[in-house]
Order: sequence, then structure tokens, then C-alpha cells
Amino acid sequence: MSASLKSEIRHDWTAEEVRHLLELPFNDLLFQAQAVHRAHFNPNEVQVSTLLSIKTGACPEDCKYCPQSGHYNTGLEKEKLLEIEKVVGEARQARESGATRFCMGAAWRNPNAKNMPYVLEMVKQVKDLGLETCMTLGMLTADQAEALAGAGLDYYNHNLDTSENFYGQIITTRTYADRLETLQNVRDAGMKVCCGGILGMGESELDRAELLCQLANLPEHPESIPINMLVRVEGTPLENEEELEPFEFIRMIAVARIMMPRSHVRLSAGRENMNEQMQALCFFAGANSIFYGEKLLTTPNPETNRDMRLFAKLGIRPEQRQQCQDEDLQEQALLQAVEVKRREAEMFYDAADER
Ligand code: SAM
Ligand code: DTB
Ligand code: SF4
Repeated sequence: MSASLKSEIRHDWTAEEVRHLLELPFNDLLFQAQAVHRAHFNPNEVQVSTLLSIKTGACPEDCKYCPQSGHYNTGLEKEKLLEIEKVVGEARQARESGATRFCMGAAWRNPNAKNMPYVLEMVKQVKDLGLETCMTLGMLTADQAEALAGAGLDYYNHNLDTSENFYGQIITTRTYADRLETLQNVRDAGMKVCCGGILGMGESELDRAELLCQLANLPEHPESIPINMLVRVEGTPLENEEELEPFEFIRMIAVARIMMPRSHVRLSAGRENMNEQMQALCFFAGANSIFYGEKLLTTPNPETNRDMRLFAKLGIRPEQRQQCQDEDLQEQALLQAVEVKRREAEMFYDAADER
């Protein structure tokens, strides 16, 4: 792979350039994305994260896509903040199934002073299991970000979701600037940033190009970029939104890969409605992370056995986490467990089971 492909990290993208990439002939775009991907990553490895909703429903924000907003009646049963032991138990199970990162999400506008000690303790105990930790709790002050970093939180997820222009049509209870401020607080506290968006909310191609520009023109590229396909949930204002053309989704993955070559691009929500061929094309376009586990936060995700079967069919292995040497032994045990699961999936591979 040429050195120039490997070294180009840019923060000066224009929407016109991004639209040009989005509109390339499909094969040219995928070829370019795969070349960039191979210059930076092992193309046969995918990082696996598991999600848990630690506080479900009754959110004061009005995000039109979200089943957890208290503004809409989606029939979701709201829950209080989960107990620490319950969260740690779920994290242990996720580790045993082969996840390397555990992401905890709360339906909050922001965490309050009463909640903070609990979430900090969750971070410490989940980290002690040898997992990478990620949280998504809404807006953070600089002090809250510092406290989470101090507890050992590796990643903070806070999505820009769409372009600045389209944002006001999706959310009215906070601004794009609020979002950017939290991202800055997370960076200043020294945590890794997980930030991406949702496609299929009725946005234009220009909105999608502008979202990618916003992400790539941040002072540092987010280490993790979740690209979510809208999960259309009954009761939300977007329940009847027209489905996004699947090739447009794959194109966005490919362009994200080209623009942010060292970041993990996550094929995020929406996999439940994607067939295996579509997911394989997303991996070819440069997606190298997934949410793994039968539930996202409140909506279904593919069964773990199905994912392992897909990995086996594609010759993909779960990526090892980056770590220091004294964690190697724990990691080896974990990888062995994943390999056993993968072999089992291979043995029980059912050629008729195609979706
Ligand atoms: N309340 C926090 C926040 O909004 O930052 C954290 C939880 S929120 C559920 C995390 C992300 O999930 C949102 O930013 C959005 O990108 C994604 N999300 C929520 N509902 C979704 C849906 N129906 N389809 C796809 N992605 C969704
Ligand atoms: C992200 O970008 N997607 C995840 C995670 N970050 C927190 C959440 C997807 C939620 C999908 C709808 C639900 O299950 O409630
Ligand atoms: Fe609340 Fe987050 Fe859902 Fe918006 S996306 S309603 S902030 S849980």
C-alpha cells in the first residue's frame, strides 16, 4: 500500500468534495475505501462491543427517532438506574460471549449529581473485568467528563446524528453547539470519542456530506464512528419515514472510511433489518466494528450465534483489544472462548439459513 494513502489525515474537508466521493461509481468508491482500510487495519478483523441500557425511557429530550423520549408513546416500559451488581453481571456475560468493549447508555439529557457516584462505580467495576468501557449519558460538563475519565472510562459516545442544518428538524430540546461542547469536554478530559450519526431520517445527501465533514473536521477524528440506520419505532414521529436506499448507507460507510482512515467505523443500529450480503458489503466498505448482543438499548439486534456464523462465513475474527502486557493472559482466555464459539458456529453452519 502506498505511503501517501497511509499518511493522509485531513481536517479541511468541504461538503462538495464529500458529495463527489458519495457520488463516485459504486465500484470505484468501494475499491478506494477498501484500499484505505487495508492501509490501516487488518481487513479480516472486526471489533465487537456490547450495549446495555442502564437507565431506560422517560427521557426529557424530544429526539424524533428515539423510542426512549418521554415526548412520544412507544409503549416502552421505563426503568430506574440499574443496580451496579446487575450492570457488572451483564458486563461479565458480554465478556464471556466475546465482547471486548461494554457500552452503557442512559436515557438522560445529562447525568445529575445524584447519579454520578453510581455511574463512576459502574465504570470502575466493569473496567476491573478487563473490558474497555464506554458510556453515553447525554451532555457532560467539564467536571463530569473529568470524573468519568478519572474513574477509567475509555470512550464516551455522543453523536452529532446529522448535519447542523437538519438538526433542528429532529431535535428541538438542545442545539448542535451543545453537542459540540460536550465532545470538547470529553476530549479535554483525555477520553476517546465515539461520535457518529443516524441515516434514513429524511435527510438529504448534502446533510449526510455535512455530517461527515463535521466529524472529520473536528480537531481530532473520533476514534469510533457509529453509523446507525434509523430503527423506525412505532410511536416515534419517524415511524413511517421512507427507508433509505441500502447502497446510500454503504456509500456513507465507505466515505467515512476514506475520510477518517484510522478510526473504527461501526456498523451500528439497523443490522436486524439488513441481510448478510448487505452487512458483508459494509465490512468491505470499511466498517470494522459492530454492536454484538441480542439487544441494542431497547430494540433487537441479531442473535450472537447468527453474528458468529456470519463472521465464520466471511473469515472475520473479532479484534483483540489494545492493551498493556499484564492484561495479555486474561485476553488469551477470552479469545479462546470466542474461538470456541466461532468454531461451533462454523460446525453448525446451515447453508439454507440465508436472509
Ligand atoms: N441520551 C444519550 C444521548 O442522546 O446522547 C445517550 C443514549 S441515545 C439512545 C444514543 C444514540 O442512540 C443517539 O445519539 C442516536 O444516535 C442513537 N439512536 C437512538 N434511537 C435510535 C434509533 N431509533 N435508530 C437508530 N439510532 C438510534
Ligand atoms: C449509537 O450510535 N448507537 C447505539 C449507541 N450509540 C448507544 C444506540 C442505538 C439505539 C437504537 C435504538 C434502541 O435500541 O433503543
Ligand atoms: Fe433521550 Fe438520548 Fe433518546 Fe434523545 S437519543 S430522547 S437524549 S435517550
